[in-house]
Amino acid sequence: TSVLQPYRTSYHFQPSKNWMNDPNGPMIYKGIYHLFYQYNPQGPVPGHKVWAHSTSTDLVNWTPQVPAIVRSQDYDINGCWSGSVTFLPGHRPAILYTGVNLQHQQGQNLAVPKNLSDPYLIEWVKSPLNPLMASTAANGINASSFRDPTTAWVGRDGRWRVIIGSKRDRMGMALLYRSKDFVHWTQAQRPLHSAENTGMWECPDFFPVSAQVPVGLDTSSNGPNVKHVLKVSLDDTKHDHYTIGTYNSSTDKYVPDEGSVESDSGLRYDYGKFYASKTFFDSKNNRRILWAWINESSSVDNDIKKGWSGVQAIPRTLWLDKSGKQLVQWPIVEIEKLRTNQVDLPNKLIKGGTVLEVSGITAAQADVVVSFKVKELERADSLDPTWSDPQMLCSRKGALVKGSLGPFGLLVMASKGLQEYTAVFFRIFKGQNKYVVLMCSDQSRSSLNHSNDKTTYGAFLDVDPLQEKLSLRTLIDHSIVESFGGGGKSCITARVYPLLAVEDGTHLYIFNNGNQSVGVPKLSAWSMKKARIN
Ligand code: DQQ
Repeated sequence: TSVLQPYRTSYHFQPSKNWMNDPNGPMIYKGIYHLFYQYNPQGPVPGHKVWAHSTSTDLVNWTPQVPAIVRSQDYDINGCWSGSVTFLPGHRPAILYTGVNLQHQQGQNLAVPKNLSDPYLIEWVKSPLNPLMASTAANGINASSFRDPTTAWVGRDGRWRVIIGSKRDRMGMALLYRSKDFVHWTQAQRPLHSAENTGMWECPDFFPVSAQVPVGLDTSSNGPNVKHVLKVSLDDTKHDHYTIGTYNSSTDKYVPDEGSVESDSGLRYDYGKFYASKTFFDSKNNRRILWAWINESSSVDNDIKKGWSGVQAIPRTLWLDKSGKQLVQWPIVEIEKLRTNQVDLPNKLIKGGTVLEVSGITAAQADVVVSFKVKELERADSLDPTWSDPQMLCSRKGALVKGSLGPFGLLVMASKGLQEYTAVFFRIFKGQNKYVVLMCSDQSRSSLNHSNDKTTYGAFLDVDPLQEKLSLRTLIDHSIVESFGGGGKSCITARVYPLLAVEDGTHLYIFNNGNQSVGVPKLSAWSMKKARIN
C-alpha cells in the first residue's frame, strides 16, 4: 500500500495489477502450492480471461509465474474460464477448464504439464482432443450455461466422475460426466443434483468430509464415516451456498441432509462477500483448504483509477462441525507467522456505552482475537419470530442501536474521531427455547465516501452463550475485514474504503453499546507483517 494505493492489501493475495476473479485449480505438487486464477491481463475490468499462476511454499508468500493457460484455440479464444485440478494415477496433475469458443459456446478442456519434473509446473499443454465435453443439439445442454468443472473423483467402478455447473430454465444443476481415461467423457443420465428456482450454478465443488475427526480427505474418499459437501455459487445472488449430505457412489446420487437447502435461507461459507470458491486437499498437511474471490465494493471508475480489482480471501482450513450440521472454517495456521507486536488487554468488564481503544498495533494491518462473556443472559431482549433474516436484522439494528445484550464487539478501520468505522459485533436474543446469537458486520459508516456499497451483513451463530464464551477473530488488511465468529462457525467478509482511516490514521476499538456489561476475558491483537505477494 502507499498514499496513492491505500486499499491494496498487505497479506491478502492480489496480482500486481488488473482484474482478478475466481481461484482456479489450487493444489500442492512436489511441496509447492499452486494458485491459478481468472485474470484479465489487459486491465482492471472483466475482459477476456486467462489462467494466471502463482506459486508458494507456505500459502502466505507468493511468486508470480507466467500464465498457465491462455486463449489460443477456437475452443477457448473467447476466454479460459474456471476449472480445477485432478491428480491422475502416478500423481500427474491435470487441469479441466471451461473454454469459451468462437461462437461464444462453453465447453470443457484438458491441459497437462509439459514437464512433470518441474515443481513449478510452468508450462501446460492443451489436449489435441479438446473440447472433451461440448454442448450439442443431441444433449440439449445450454451452451451459455455449461461451465466450471470440479476436481474429479473415482467411483467404485474405478471410473472418473466430474460435475459441471449448469441450469435448465430456473433449475440449477450439477451435470455428471464419467470417464475411464480422463479424455473420453460420457454424460450421465441424471445430474448429481439439481434444485428448482436456484438459477445458474457456477463453480460447483463436491468433496468428502470426515464425520469423526477434523481432518481433510482426498476427493475420492468415501465410506461409513464420510459425509459429502456440495457447494454451488449462485449466479443470481453471487453467494456461495453449501449443503451437507450423503453421496451414494454406486447410484451416483447425492442427497442433502434434511434442512439443508440451496436457497437464500441455506448455509453459506460466508455471509458477506465470498464467491466462486474452491477447495483442495492438502496431502502434505491432511487438511482441506478453501480459496475464494472477494470482489470490490467500489465503482468501476475506482477500479480503473486504482488499476486493479479483486482480492482472494485468506485460505481457510475447513472441516465438519461436531454437530454434523455445518462446516467450520479457520484461517490457515501459516498466516500467524506474520503476527508481530502482540498487544493483550487484561481481563476486563466493559460497561454499556464504552468505547475503548486498543493501541500499539498497526490497526490497518492486523489480526485481532477477542472473547466475550455475558453474565445475566436472562436480560436478553426477545427475538421477534418474524426476524428470520439475519442480514436484515443487522441492518435494522446497526452498531448504534442499543439493546440489552449488545451490540458489543470491535470497531475496526476506524478514524480517531469515529467519523469512520466498520463495526463487527454480536447481539444476544432470547429465542423460543434457547438464546440466539446474531453476528453483524456493519459497513454503514465505513467511509465518508458515499459512492461505495456499504451494505451491512449478518449471520446467526450456532453458539450457546450459556455454555461457551463468544469469540471473534478479525483479519484487517486495508480494504478487507474478514471476521470469524465462534471459532469459524459463521464468517463475514467485507470490503471498505475509508478516507480518514487509512494507514496510520487507522484505529482499533472494542465497544459495548448494550445496556448490560460484558466481560472481556481475552483480547489479543497483532500487527501483521507484509507478505511477499507477486
Ligand atoms: N467466473 C468465470 C466462470 C464462472 C464465473 C469466468 C464465476 O467460469 O462461472 O471468469 O465467477
